[in-house]
Amino acid sequence: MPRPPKLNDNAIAQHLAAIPDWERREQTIVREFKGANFVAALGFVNAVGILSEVADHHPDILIHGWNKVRITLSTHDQGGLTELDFALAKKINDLKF
Ligand code: H2B
Repeated sequence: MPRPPKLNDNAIAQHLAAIPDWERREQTIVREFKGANFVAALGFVNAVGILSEVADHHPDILIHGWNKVRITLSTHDQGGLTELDFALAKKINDLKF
């Protein structure tokens, strides 16, 4: 399925205003999450994995510092941010981790 088009800076700023926990880093958006421990972080990563598979849209995921998870979203085949990234970011936020 074709990906939606790359968003311009204005559109990105508008989307970001709705998810203030996420920060733009060049052509990606990033959020750090912190769990109670490693197992909690791993469970969160699995939940994000299921959401990603359902959306057919996959973030970079890093578990670091034993209980923290960094999620980085971008649309690879557009070389930047699209609606898909913001839709998935909102779903990840809804996990309330
Ligand atoms: N995830 C992300 N983040 N960007 C993509 O361009 C992308 C993806 N493409 N997941 C998808 C898979 C594509 O390769 C499959 C074939 O739909």
